[in-house]
Amino acid sequence: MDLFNYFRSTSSYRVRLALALKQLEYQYVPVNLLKGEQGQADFLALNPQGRVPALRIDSGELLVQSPAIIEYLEEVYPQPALLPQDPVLRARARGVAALIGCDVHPLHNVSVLNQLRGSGFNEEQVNAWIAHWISQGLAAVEKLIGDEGYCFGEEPGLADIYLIAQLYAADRFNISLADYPRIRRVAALAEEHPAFIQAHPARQPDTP
Ligand SMILES: N[C@@H](CCC(=O)N[C@@H](CS)C(=O)NCC(=O)O)C(=O)O
Repeated sequence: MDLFNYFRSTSSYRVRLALALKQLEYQYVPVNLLKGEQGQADFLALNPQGRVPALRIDSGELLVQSPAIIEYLEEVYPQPALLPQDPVLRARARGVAALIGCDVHPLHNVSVLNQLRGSGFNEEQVNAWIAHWISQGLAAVEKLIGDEGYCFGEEPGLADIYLIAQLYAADRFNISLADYPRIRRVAALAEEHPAFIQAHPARQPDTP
């Protein structure tokens, strides 16, 4: 498999985490978002949306959108499972993933921030915008996850993938986690986990 991604892209990081947790091998294909490579013709021919991640599977077909890619991986490589067995816990895990993936991350994506800048926001206003949406999302996640272990159990899964990737963005934008002890607990566990260590943005082929 070939993973088109960028070291510090939140949604790329999610897919790297799913691949690492399932111990799947892949070729890392960097797409430099700061240089605008996502908008170049060769990449647009693969993914017309011009975004990462995209996963080319062994048949040569290209999959886009991190939730769809992670779901594909879960279906084709079911072990270790990323979702709990219990249907209620599964729904809770998917709920946290959707909260982050639909309601937080899209609001600080590169193209959204550039649109704000183009509409007259200065950098201070852009940073306040980012901090507002990330903090609001994390405050809700703090109340939705469990009191021990990872978000929903002893093993990391879908919700942890979304949360840990989002925390990298939170750190980049200097968002304090002081009010979120459960989230800090999950982050501390992930820091020691080989899959999370492997997939971290600090350790990728295109990391400066
Ligand atoms: N919903 C998509 C989001 C993909 C996305 O927004 N990717 C960002 C990087 S995290 C990107 O490629 N941005 C490039 C741009 O906005 O030009 C997913 O989960 O895969």
